[in-house]
Amino acid sequence: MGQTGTTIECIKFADDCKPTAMNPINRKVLTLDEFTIQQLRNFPQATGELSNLLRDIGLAAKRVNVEVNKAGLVDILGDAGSVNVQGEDVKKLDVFANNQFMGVLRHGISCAGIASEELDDIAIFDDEISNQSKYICLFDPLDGSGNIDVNISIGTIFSVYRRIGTKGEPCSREDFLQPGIRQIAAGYIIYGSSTMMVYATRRGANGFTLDPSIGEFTLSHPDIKCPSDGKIYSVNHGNFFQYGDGEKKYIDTCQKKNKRNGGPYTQRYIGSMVADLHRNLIKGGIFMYPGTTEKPRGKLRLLYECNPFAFILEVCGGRATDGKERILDIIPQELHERTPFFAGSTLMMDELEQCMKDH
Ligand code: P6P
Repeated sequence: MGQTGTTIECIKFADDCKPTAMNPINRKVLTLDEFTIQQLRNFPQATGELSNLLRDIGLAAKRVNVEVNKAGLVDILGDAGSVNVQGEDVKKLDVFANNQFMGVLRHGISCAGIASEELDDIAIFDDEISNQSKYICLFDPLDGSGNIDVNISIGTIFSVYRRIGTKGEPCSREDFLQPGIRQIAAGYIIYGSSTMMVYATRRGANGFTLDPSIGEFTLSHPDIKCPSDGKIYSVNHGNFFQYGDGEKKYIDTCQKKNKRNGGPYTQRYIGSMVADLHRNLIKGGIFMYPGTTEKPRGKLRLLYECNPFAFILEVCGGRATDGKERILDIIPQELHERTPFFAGSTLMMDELEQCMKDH
């Protein structure tokens, strides 16, 4: 079972360094760039590469946001004709999003290569500047893209690691197959009623909402914490009879009076991982994508869906397991491997783990 109590200990801010939405530079709010530069000023030993990387991701996200917002208006919907490594029809927006993130990072100074749900294998940038970069990134460039046509929130998920290969050499597959605990940063962009970028490092997690009037992500959710308890559970009930007895027992518990916090819980599941997990992160709750009899490893990808969210949840005080062990401790074997995924508020995760232990 998941090592209860094991979670990432955030490095504490000195009081005058704690991020706040109110910015001392007589401005209303900090933009993403100002925030990352403020972080740089607070930690002089930093090289600025991570700040550059996050700014690059923010830029690509703004370009993707424009297309997502008009997806219903132009013929950008519909299948691009190709089929991705997952065997799913690729929609044009998936391809566009992948190219935006890969493009800004390839031409930036902070990333040596990427892995992506949309790429069969890793993309090694292999040029003199990129080979000097400290970091590599993994992306699900547009998760939940099946929801594009019906205007449901979708998202980008990203994960950042320090390379373990030799600086100056091209990155390699081993750089991408590190356990999630070695992530330097992880985050997501949710293209919803507003567009928001959330990213976590070991210094905490912060949310930035896109202000269209200035075209900048602005700090709107400083120092995000996941409530230790909640009343929202998110799971695809359609697979109920394919779940294990422990999962069935827990789902049954969610629908009954609960001496701990009243219960029954509310079921919320829109089939878009970024939207479901963002809601549960902010409000408290639990998200489950268990293995089934048909798909024992479940559907979600370890490297670029589960690891980033597990990192974010743990930084925010939550937990994430595969039902047996901590997601961040899993040693990946291949780029696109799947894992059962349970993540959310610690008290709800405790309940789930007890049900799975008992059954
Ligand atoms: P199901 C979207 O396709 C996705 O990868 C995640 O965003 C989402 O949580 C999950 O699949 C939904 O899968 O099988 O419940 O439709």
